[in-house]
Amino acid sequence: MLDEKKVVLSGIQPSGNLTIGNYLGALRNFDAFPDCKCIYCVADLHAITVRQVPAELRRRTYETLALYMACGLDPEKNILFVQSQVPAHAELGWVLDCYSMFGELSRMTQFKDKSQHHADNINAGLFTYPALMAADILLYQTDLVPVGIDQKQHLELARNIAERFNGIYGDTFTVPDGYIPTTGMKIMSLCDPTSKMSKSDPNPNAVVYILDEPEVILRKFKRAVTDSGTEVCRGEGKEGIANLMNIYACFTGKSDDEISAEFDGRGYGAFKQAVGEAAAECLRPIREQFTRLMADKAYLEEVMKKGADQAAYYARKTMSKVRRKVGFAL
Ligand code: ATP
Ligand code: LTN
Repeated sequence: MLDEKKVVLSGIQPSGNLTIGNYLGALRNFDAFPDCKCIYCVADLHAITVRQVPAELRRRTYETLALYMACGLDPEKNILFVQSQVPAHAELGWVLDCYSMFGELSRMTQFKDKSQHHADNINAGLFTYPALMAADILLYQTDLVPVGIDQKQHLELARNIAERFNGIYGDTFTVPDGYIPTTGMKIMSLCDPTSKMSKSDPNPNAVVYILDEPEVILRKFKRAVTDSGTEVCRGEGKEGIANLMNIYACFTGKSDDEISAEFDGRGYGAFKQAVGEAAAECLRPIREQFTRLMADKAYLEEVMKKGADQAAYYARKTMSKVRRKVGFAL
């Protein structure tokens, strides 16, 4: 462990505009560990497993960093950095590729999903993606990884890789645990409430972006797919309403019973309006702070540079242990 404190690490790919799924499932919880050493990366190495437009990738890397800060992550208290600016990630990623089995990587559902969506570009990086994610985590002797439920399988794999490596070479890596929120762990698409809300969804109406304007947020929730009923409660065939209840619960802290009572006899229209208003109200200060931060690129670059230096310092400690254990010339 670094400096006695527990280590928290997570990352988000700059592969699109961040959604309320990213926010409620991950980003919002990044700020929940006041007594830990918190390390958050913008996972640009992961993003190139899908073809990116270079200028857009670079712009979104800055934007993702600015959003981390706009969501309350103070760069004086957290290590915020860009993954590709700390070469140890790629270095340990390669080493861990050699301790990840073809069979276990083949079972990853994200690989199967993405292979279907990008059938013309099923590259080796898409396949070994989870070994690089394991490297991100294990490089810092991480104890806790705040993520949405879709990353649970990758996290299990990171644990298995750590245990396998430790089993061969003796204690090298801390075996990490996930930190998965109960209510926001899987926000669903507003157009198809049986599939995950995803920043790379081509249909913008299915997704609420953290930076959407209030009118846009209200409109998207108004159009969200529900069912032919009128009661705001969970149940068979009510996935759309259940999703809106989750989102409302996350933004207001209300329980299911409170929500059902609040909208008793008022119908879906009033409920959707309230969900939109609650979301717009919580996201407003984030958008405003984001705009201020994006106006000062030099400051963002300073934060990136300092974060990369801090991260590299800790990464080096783990890498020198790994190099010794594996048998690389010292
Ligand atoms: P992509 O569509 O490019 O695969 P994504 O929107 O799934 O991206 P990631 O960068 O893969 O986002 O995920 C960043 C974090 O956000 C992860 O911790 C992930 O679990 C979480 N997350 C992503 N989508 C959701 C969602 N719909 N609900 C809850 N958490 C989510
Ligand atoms: N694979 C993650 C993003 C990610 C990540 C990480 C999450 C990259 N490196 C390290 C936690 C820890 C995803 O959400 N798709």
